[in-house]
Amino acid sequence: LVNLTINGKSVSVPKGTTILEAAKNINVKIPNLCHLHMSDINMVNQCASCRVCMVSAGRGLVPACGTLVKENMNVQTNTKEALNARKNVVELLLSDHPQDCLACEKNGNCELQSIAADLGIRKIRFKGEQSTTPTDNSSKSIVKNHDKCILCRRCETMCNEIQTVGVLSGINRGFNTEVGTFFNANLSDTECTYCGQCISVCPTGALTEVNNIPLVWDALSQNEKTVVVQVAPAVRVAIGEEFGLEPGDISTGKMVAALRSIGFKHVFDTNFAADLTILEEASEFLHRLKENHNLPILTSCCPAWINFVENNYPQLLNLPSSCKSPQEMFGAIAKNYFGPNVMNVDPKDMYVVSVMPCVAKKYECSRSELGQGEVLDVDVAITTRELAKMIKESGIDLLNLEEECFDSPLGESTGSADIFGATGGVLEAALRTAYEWVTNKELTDVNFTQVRGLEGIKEASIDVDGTIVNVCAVSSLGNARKVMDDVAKGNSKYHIIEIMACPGGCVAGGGQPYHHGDYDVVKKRAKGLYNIDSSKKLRKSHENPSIITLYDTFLGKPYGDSAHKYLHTHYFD
Ligand code: HC1
Ligand code: SF4
Repeated sequence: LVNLTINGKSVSVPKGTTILEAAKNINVKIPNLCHLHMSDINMVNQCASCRVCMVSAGRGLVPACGTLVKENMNVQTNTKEALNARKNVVELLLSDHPQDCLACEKNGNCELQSIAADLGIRKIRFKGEQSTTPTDNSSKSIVKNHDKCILCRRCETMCNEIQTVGVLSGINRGFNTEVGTFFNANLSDTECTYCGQCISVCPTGALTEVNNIPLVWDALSQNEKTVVVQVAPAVRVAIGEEFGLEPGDISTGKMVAALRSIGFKHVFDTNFAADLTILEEASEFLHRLKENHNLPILTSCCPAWINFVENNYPQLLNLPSSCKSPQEMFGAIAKNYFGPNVMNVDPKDMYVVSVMPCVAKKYECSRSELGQGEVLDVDVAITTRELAKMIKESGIDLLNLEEECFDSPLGESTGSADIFGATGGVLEAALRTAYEWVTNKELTDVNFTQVRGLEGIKEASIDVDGTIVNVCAVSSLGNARKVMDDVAKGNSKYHIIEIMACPGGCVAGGGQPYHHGDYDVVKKRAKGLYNIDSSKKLRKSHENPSIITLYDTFLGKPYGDSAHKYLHTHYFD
């Protein structure tokens, strides 16, 4: 151990600890900006580029995030020199930063803005040259605005080390340095998966989602359209954070009331389609298992993962389930069943809005194969954050709304659907159904706890009436790459693999309220989903009465012809 003092307090920490980490151990907060350590997902961004965390140690100032502790070191975090240095650094960062905080997407959530406020900066003494790199609006999902980038490199670490996609890296030199793409290509011309994890870690407004709010207001104002909305599982345990609730608090009823108040004609649940996905995917799995063909089956609900597998494993595109994601299955059923058969509305006169924790869902719903001819299944996706903005814009007092229920029949769901939003949840839901279908016995304990939790690769072997089924749940694209490399080499023992691009699953999606690097937030959201599951009377997708009726009256049998027409898709290398 190394012994030192920080602000007069003694502390002993292992060799190799930084001053910043040592200070954290004794609850001394040192302001910092570029540094980001999320131990739950093994991400450390330690480039010491911003110099906000300057402290006095020994003979001078050092950056706390990049300086290792030494025996008998005497660290003072709040000397006049340290405070001045921090202010200078933040003023320099602001000197070439657009000063449009009031109109910035990130207003109220920007870490640069809050550090400037904490440091009491009232005047920016320096006037720097502004970047002339144009904003990249090329994709359906992500906006990259170099003007607002402070070169903290968090996005680069996320994209390269955690997601192993490698789209973002430092290019050019000196003042012209930017975090850019290969040959400065537009994001839409790169292998970006649109996972949005770079947005989740960006401290400023340099990376944000494409704002689809105006499209939704526009649709709501058109009388000739029947505008329906669906809400993804992970949204209900996170949206409350934007209104002061704790992460994981369940806001379903108030959120439904808010959506009605905004003007949606029918407020439905993606969960309904998550149950539907399980019936299709479990049927597909049992079909492949029987034929011992195209195994392991890979889940297909995460659009960033689908982009990743299409780009990186084109030789294995026989393995992802052909099931569309629940977002898309919902749109297909809303437009082709609910519209014409229940409401007497033509599919082209329906407008389906999705509220998703994800920015890749914006891209997914634009894929031309996901629809019937010209009519796409889903018209537009907004994020949890965008819904919160719409609620605020409308002046709706979310916390004081009376709780309301989803509309029927596309609003009914079982507990299996809720857990889709946490890593391992789709797998667990599929096992609940597949087990009962194979064995014809009741599954009395539906909790497959082996596949729960934040671990990036979780595995289990399940005895299904004498057949051992090996399953694996993976989150983050870096972990997906590890597992898929084994599959590609023929070394994988798994029969089913669930893959979600975001570390932790959709609860940590790139469109969720910002967690600012605190993964306890993500754990609490997942716990919220498991609480909803355990409080529901029906917890197996095949017991959803509205799904049973949908097959009886419209789809026929799972994995049958109609199901293929509306609920299945194909992939592109
Ligand atoms: Fe997800 Fe899914 S769980 S992908 O994470 O399969 O986005 O929540 O909506 O489609 O249901 C996201 C969440 C979501 C789909 C479902
Ligand atoms: Fe990389 Fe994902 Fe960001 Fe694309 S969205 S640049 S893949 S982190």
